[in-house]
Amino acid sequence: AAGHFSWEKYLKETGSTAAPSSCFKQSLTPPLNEFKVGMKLEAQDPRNTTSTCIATVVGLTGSRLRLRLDGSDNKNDFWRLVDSSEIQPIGSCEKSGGMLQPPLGFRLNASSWPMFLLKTLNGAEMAPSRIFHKEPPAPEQNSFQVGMKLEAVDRKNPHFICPGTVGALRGVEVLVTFDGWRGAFDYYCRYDSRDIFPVGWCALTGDNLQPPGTKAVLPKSLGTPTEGSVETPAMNPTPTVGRPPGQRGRKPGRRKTKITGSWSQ
Ligand code: MLZ
Repeated sequence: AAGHFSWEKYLKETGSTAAPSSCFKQSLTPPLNEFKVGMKLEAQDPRNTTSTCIATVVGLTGSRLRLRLDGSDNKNDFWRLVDSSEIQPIGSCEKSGGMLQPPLGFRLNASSWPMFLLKTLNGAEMAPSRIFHKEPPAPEQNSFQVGMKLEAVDRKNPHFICPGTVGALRGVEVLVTFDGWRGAFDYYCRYDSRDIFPVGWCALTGDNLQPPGTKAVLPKSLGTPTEGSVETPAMNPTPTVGRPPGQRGRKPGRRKTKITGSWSQ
């Protein structure tokens, strides 16, 4: 169960609204995930986006794949939607006149790449092209508004999708803030990022939507809270603003207070 978090109750309690699905570059019905662990495919190297590499599916979550580049270590896994334009069937690179590249940080000597490639593909289960989906079109413009709720990938813990709020707008960019986490996980992304989803996405894909954190966010007028200050259930829809640079990136501690709200523990 998804922590028993209920968007319906939460939106009511926080007096907030969900960003309309027309704001997102996501398909209205999440794409079916027919991949299997062990299947191989081609993927852009996230650390060197001009490289196309061989990747293996090492996990599945909702409409996303957990991928590991062949010849890389297990510390650099990344997640992609099955309708991502950054993944394709094996053979696509060659067809378009490209060459498969070793991943950044290839664990062997560069000279052993051709042989490594032969061996890694020999007898491999290649993901069939019919299970890849076409990337949905991007909305024409940034239609998000500050305060709108959404579901977003926690980029520091990319296996998590969490409830969030649009904290600010900056041209084509949106500030994604995570409810109940005081800004430590905030990031700016383009409005057409594949890491943000409409409210209800996880319920449709079967992903485990994380419940909001329990760190209170104080209104601007009360100044910036310091670590260990007032903690109340994070029902305040106002996103965290103006935290001092020293506090950036610090992980909040574990939940200390028993709370009642729209989710149970
Ligand atoms: N292990 C981490 C998870 C935080 C996830 C926050 N997502 C917005 C912690 O408890 O700090």
